[in-house]
Amino acid sequence: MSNIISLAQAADLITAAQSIAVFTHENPDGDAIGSSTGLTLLLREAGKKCDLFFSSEPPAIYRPFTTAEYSTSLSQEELVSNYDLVIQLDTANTKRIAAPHGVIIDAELPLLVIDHHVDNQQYGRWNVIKEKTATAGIIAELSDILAPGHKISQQVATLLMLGLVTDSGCFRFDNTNPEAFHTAGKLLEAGAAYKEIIERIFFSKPLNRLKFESELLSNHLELYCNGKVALVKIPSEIIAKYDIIMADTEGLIDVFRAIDGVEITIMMYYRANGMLKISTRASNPEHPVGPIARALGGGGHEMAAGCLLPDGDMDATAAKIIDLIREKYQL
Ligand SMILES: [Mn+2]
Repeated sequence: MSNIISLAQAADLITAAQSIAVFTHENPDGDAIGSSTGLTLLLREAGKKCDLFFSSEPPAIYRPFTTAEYSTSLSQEELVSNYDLVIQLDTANTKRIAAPHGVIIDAELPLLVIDHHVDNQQYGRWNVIKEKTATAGIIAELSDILAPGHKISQQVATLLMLGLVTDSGCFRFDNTNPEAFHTAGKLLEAGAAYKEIIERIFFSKPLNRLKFESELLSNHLELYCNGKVALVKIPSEIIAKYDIIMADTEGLIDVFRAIDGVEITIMMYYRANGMLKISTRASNPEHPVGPIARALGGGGHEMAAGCLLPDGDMDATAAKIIDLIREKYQL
């Protein structure tokens, strides 16, 4: 049973809570790190006891932004007895929840889900689902409700800006809207370190990453449907050759998405644990990738979606995706 509540009701739950635990999704991206770390600091600044948990150390690229103390270990007993509110951020379904090993997060707990994915499965005891550019944008709005008129701190502003900037691809993706700019403006006024975010996440890449991209473009890019579909199957050897940590490759798929004429981009690779990771992007709203990802058992947004297959074969899955696209969109 889903239980949708308003952000104001969520604010009441937070206000009433004595001790709060915050979680986000696996393979955390800028919005996961920004919204979870931002909310944690925001609540600590307001005098709340609030603890932040990741399942493992966050990706190196985001380490400069993990400015709130966090932990990667926790037991179910500790979670149940130490916290009267559990907040899960930016996570559309239970499969994507990243909690320390052995911890199960579900509606048995006083679980508040806050997310901007329209396909969120509303698995919390309470669910706030708002279609915004980033979950960080919802946290910015929450901050206004929790403390009307209170100016957000510089540190929190930077974290929420990180979420907004990364989930919108520097305000280039389809989810960029007036509200995103409005929120960004308010965060800038609060002193968000915008330049540092842009410099670290978008303008700076290690040389090995650039060589990796170059090799993928030269040898592993396949084009289908008259150049409208770009498919990149990344061999594990290439990942190893360039010493790439895939969790640190924010925006890699956009390299291929930028190719003139490409409307759908698909990138695939095997995670270290053998799972097949598939990321998809659409640049034409008439040919969204959300339905494609869902057909494979994944999800996400309409223009940016993905899935993780426990024992997927890369070649066979790629062929299936191309067939799906041809069938669905007559490309
Ligand atoms: Mn997000």
